[in-house]
Amino acid sequence: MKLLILVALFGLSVAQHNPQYKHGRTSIVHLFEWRWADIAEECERYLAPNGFGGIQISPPNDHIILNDPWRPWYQRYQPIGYNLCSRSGSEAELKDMITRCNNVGVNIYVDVVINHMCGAGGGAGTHSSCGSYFNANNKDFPTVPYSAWDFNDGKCYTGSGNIDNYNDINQVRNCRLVGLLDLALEKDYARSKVVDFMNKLIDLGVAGFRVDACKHMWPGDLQVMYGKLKDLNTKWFSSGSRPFIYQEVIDLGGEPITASEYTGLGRVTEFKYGAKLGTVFRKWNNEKLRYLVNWGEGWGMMSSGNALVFVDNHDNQRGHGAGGASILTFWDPRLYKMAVGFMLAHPYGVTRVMSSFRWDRNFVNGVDKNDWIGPPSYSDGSTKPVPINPDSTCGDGWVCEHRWRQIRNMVIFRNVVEGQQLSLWWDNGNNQIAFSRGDRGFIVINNDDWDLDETLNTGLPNGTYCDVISGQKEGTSCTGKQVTVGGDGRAHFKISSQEEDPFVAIHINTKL
Ligand code: QV4
Ligand code: CA
Repeated sequence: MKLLILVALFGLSVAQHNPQYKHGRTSIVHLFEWRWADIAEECERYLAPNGFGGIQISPPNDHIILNDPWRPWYQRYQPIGYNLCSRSGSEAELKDMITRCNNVGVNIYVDVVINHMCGAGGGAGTHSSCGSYFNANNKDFPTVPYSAWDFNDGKCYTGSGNIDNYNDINQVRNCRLVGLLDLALEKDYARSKVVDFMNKLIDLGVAGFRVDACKHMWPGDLQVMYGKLKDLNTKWFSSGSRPFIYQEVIDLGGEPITASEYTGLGRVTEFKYGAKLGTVFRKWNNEKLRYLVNWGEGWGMMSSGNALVFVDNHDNQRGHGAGGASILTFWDPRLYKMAVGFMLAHPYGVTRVMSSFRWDRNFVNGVDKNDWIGPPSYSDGSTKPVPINPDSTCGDGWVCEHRWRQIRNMVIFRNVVEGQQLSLWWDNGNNQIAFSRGDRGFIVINNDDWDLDETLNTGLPNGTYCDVISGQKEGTSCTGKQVTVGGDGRAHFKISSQEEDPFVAIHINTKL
């Protein structure tokens, strides 16, 4: 009996690690702050045709509206209730988007903010995205409803009521994260409100959740709530499919709360990944690409089956959260494309690609004073649509990294090599590396200041292949470099250190 229960629990938790991708797809894109109407279009016109597996969407529920600073992106991390009207659109638009994306095989993962409500200084009134009344002063959120009973203040013993010391586990979980009213999730009532919210999203057809601020919630509380989630909607998922759960825990080492407390419940964001990869590609601290030979667990990261990985996220691309200066973003496009290319070629973890908006940075003593700026918006604060240019890039300040040829083609590469071992590692002892994924794909990267000129064993069948970084296969021709693989699997590569993108990737579907 005990054994049976153990088996059942184990099965359940492993299931929550599964992204439930459709059609053998393998990557998530975070369409940060996109409107639901634009996401629906993007699923049909771009993400499905290019093999993206799913989308992380910004929080869809009722959130505070802030004037000072003006409509910052982070107002969506201050919930007012669980009704589904947000800066990205109405419940009807959300529902239409989830349906249309599912219909073309693209999953939706919802960023859920369940640790807290708005900031204690959020005031009283109807300044919320649904226009609902609330009063942060007496912790009254009538649409849920939550009242003062549902918050943690009685269990927080810091003078400020805020988290002052990350070495004190009780503070981190029972006090307010930057002044945000902290929910008492050990109570059945609060738990049931969160579970109802998440189950409603499951009914609408979402495939899972990015759970915000998990370090600040007790794993035991999360376990109970996850256990009450429904199976996924059988309109799109096979019966018995569990929601995919990936939990935001920033664990760079050095704190008493670790990611490993959460990996039994679902996947966890591996923040060491982007921090260390940025250091390697920037060649800081004498790091070299050749050290990536044992990338993943060998670098002190959690096991691959527990990890959700990314080069940058919406916080650390603008100095929030953690990771530090090494983080690569679209602001450093050359290194960024190489690092994202490496991530998508490498088998470790479930991969998430960032898709950002541009903002006017304003550095004062190394700190960006404009880190709050929200998405491209009209003067009334409403978010602008994402216009698509004739060359397939995005306009109006939307960066759309996921549409950059090099990144999009590596998303496809990852699908093609799925399930294949990393093999045939080669390096020059410095910053030139190459590896294959079984006999289905091969990547070569030159991050040295001199040319790469090598004949390497690719593991691929003989033939001529089209490089998906400098171009791609179109019909029967190739718009980029061509690579000829001989009967012995070997091919000659020449990558100048001066090239716009000093890396080459070929896979079995780019054979000419
Ligand atoms: C301010 C003061 C407080 C004061 C409070 C009084 O700083 O000391 O007590 O006023 O009311 C915003 C402001 C912040 C303000 C707070 C409350 O930036 O200055 O406090 O609102 O009004 C995002 C932003 C935060 C933002 C928050 C809520 O990053 O700046 O706070 O949204 O709008 C840790 C966590 C990790 C977290 C990371 C950023 O362990 O979980 O910090 N990451 C997630 C999200 C992130 C989000 C939150 C958590 C909170 O990815 O985007 O924070 O939901 O590492
Ligand atoms: Ca908490």
